[in-house]
Order: sequence, then structure tokens, then C-alpha cells
Amino acid sequence: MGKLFKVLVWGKNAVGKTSLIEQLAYGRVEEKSYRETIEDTYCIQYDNSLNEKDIVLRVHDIGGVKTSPGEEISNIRHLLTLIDAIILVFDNRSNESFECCKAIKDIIEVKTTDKNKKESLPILVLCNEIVLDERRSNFTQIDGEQWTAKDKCFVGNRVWFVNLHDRARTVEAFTALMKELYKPQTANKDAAERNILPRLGLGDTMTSNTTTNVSIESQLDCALDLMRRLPPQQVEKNLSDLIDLVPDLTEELLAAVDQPLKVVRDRTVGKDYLLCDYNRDGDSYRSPWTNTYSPPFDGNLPSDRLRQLEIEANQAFEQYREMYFEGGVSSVYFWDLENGFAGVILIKKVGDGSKKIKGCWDSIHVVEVQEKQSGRSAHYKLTSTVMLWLQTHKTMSGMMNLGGSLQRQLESDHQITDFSQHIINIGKMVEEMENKIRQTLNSIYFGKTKDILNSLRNSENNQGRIRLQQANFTGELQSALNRTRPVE
Ligand SMILES: Nc1nc2c(ncn2[C@@H]2O[C@H](COP(=O)(O)OP(=O)(O)OP(=O)(O)O)[C@@H](O)[C@H]2O)c(=O)[nH]1
Ligand SMILES: [Mg+2]
Repeated sequence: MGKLFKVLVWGKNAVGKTSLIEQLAYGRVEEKSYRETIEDTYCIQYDNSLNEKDIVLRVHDIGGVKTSPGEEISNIRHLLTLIDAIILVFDNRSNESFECCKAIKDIIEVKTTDKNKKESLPILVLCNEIVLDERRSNFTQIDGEQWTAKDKCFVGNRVWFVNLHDRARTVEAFTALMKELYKPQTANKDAAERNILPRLGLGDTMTSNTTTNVSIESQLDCALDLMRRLPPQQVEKNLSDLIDLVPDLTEELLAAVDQPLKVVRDRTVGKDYLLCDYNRDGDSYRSPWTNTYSPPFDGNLPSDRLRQLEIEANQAFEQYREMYFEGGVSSVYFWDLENGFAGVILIKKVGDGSKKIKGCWDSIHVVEVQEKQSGRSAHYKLTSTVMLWLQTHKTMSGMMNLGGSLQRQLESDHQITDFSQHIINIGKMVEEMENKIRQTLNSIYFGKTKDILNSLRNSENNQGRIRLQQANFTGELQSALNRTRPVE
């Protein structure tokens, strides 16, 4: 059985995060034109001297910080629970990028420190020397040394200086991190640790989603990874196929994989509602309109006060859905917790297939509300998943299928004046989150597809055209010079 380590690379934007990962994975050294990262995953296989295990480092590369880490933490929150270490990158041109790493560390420390073990995530700090030998001018090395020396979460208690021209340094820094993560189960530990080196991947992969042939410890991890990559319109089929393959994981998979929402009609009021695991008890589902289970069942119900809030929330989110989605179905379900309550807000909109475009949007917002002892404020934790797929069928472009799902988390504290204030607070958070996710989906679905198409079509024709333009320009310059040259 192999070992999989998951790390996240973050820092300010355009400091060279992607370039360094590609240098480590593929040995690339050339400077490329800048292309902002949205989200990519790289798997790097490590060889070790004992050759006893497959060791794989999965690197999550996301877009760098543009405003401030505090504002953009929701972009990484879904990764924080799954990673084993974090790599912070800054560049030696700007002190701002160093300050950004410090701010990130302060934020993630609170989120990731294991309360029981009092241990925080290992952090590898890389300084990308974009301008060689300028270490001291913009970024004072002493700042970095002081910062990394005082906390044992920093790998090697130092800043690791790397650059695109010297892969050995990047390898050295990552090896130090791997040694921290990889604790070999063998008597000959020294030998096992002595040599642990990344194996070079394919040099010229178009997409960064590279996977290597690995046997990985956690089957669940692999299964969830697979589900994330398969088209969301076939989630049910893929999930049942996966369960057939690994029946031992049935429960975990059913709990962890979000499935597209199903619509059912409440015959008493003649209105549709949505089904999910949160309004299910046994084989029956509770309707938000009548608060009864169908097929009839004496299942769990929210307390009277919470039911009243649920009714109001359903009305509020119906209006929200009408305004943003102009149709579709929504349902809100609440349930009581010890110091507050939790709820789920579901929205589904299916495209009607007009203009030969079909599509479906499913959003699932799970919110946990912890009321503070004072009773005047509450802590909200929102986990949102959006599943979207689109299908166009036109004679010009043929059949095109696009789909995926995205999960994000948001936590914040808000004032409460009375109980129904919760709906306003939750509503604002859901609105903010949906807008954010819609923008991200927009750049992933359309931006990335366009990017890939453009790079595929960046053919010789294009290069020929550029060469022709250059020749024309040189010609024009030459003739202009000839015209201005003084007569001898
Ligand atoms: N000269 C020089 N250029 C570099 C170096 N590292 C990165 N670059 C260039 O800087 C630009 C940004 O690099 P990326 O690796 O895309 O930066 P990033 O941090 O991944 O950016 P985001 O994904 O937007 O956060 C690219 O044009 C790189 O070619 C370096 O060491 N030297
Ligand atoms: Mg990048």
C-alpha cells in the first residue's frame, strides 16, 4: 500500500507558485507568459531508497491572493480539512508578498490547529528569487529568519530560497517537507529517509490535471477524487457503480457525495419541494409546506419555534429564488441542535432546453448556527455545494457537455435582535456565497475551456502570422530609417 500526502500551495498572486510546482513536477525551467491559476492538481511520485512504498505528493495549486487572505479564505477552506501541509510562496521583489504569507499563516493557524494534539500544520515557506541576487534589497532576509525561527510548524525553521533556474533547490525544499510528513514504518529509518526524491513527470502535458499510477492508502480518498472528476449529471449512476466496486465504503460514500436534488410534489398544497438527506427519516421525506412525512411516518420534526422560523425562511428563499433564478424549486429545512440549530437551503433550477441549451443548477447550503450565551449574537458556519451542468447541441458546434461541482465554506458572527433575524443573516451569507461560486464557475467553465481551446488552436498559422507581422515591422522601421538618414 502506498502513501498519499496532500499539500496546498498559496501566497500572493503571480509570485511563481505554478512555475515552481511545474519545475518540481516536470523539470520545466522556461519562463512562460503569465496565466492566472484557477485550480489545478498535480500528483508527483516520490522514490525512496527502500523502495517499499509508493509515495505520492498531491499538490493543490489555486489562484493567488489578489486582495487580502482574510477576504479570500473561503477559496481554500474546503481544502484546509484535507491537506497535510501548506506551502507559502512569496517573491523577492515585493515585501507585500511576504506580508501576505504572514497574514495567511495567522488565519490558517486558527482553523487548522488540532485542538487535541495542539499541533499545527507543517508550513514550508518558499521565497522565489524572481530577480536573482536581490535577496536583501526588497525582502530583508532577517525578517524571514525571525519569523520562521520562532515557530516549530515551519519546515527547517527557515525560509527556503528557490528560483526557476535551479531545480535542485526546489527539490531540496520539498524533500525537507516530505521528510517531515513521511515517517517510514521500518527499522531502518535512516536509510528510508536518506533518499526521497521526486520522479519527473511528463514534460509537456497540456492540462495540469496529471495523475500517476499509484496505489493509495485511502480508497475513500480515491473514490471521492474520482467522483469529483466525473460528470455531475451522472452522479447517481457513477455512485452506484462505485459502490458496486467497493461495497465496504457504501456508508461513507453516501454521506460524502452530494447528489442532484430530486423534486417531489406535495399533493395537499399542490407545491413542489426538494428531497435530500436532511429531510429524510427512514424512507419518508418531510415536506416544508405541510411539515408532514410522505409516505406517512412519525419522523423527527423541528421544535415549534424552529418550525415557525422554517416557514418564514421558506417564504424568504422562494422570493430570493424568483429574483435570481426566475423559476425553479426551493426548500428550507431546519433541525434543532444543543446550542442553536442547523438547516439546509436547497435550490434547483432545470433549463427547459429552449435554444438547444439544456442545463441544471443545484445548490445545497448547509448552515450551522451556534447562539452565543449573551443571546445577542450567533456564529454561522455555511458549507455550500453547487452542481452545474450544461449541454448544448447545435449543428455548428456539435454536442458539448460541461459540468462540475464546487464546494466552499464561510464562517462569520452576526448580531441577532430577535429570532427571525437569523433568516436575514443566513440569507445574506447564502447570497454572497452563491454570487462568489457563480463567478468562479464562470471562470472555470468558460474561461478555462476557452483557454484550453486557444492553446490547442495556437497553431503554426498563428506563429506564421506573428513572424509576418515582425518582418513587416522591421521593414517599415528600416525604410523610415533610410528616409531620415542624412545625405552623404
Ligand atoms: N524571471 C522570472 N520569472 C518568473 C519566475 N517565477 C515565475 N515567473 C514568471 O512570473 C509569472 C507568474 O508566474 P506563475 O507561476 O503563473 O505565478 P502564480 O503565483 O502561480 O500566479 P497565480 O496563479 O495567479 O497566483 C509567469 O509569467 C512566470 O513565467 C522566476 O523565478 N523568474
Ligand atoms: Mg498559479
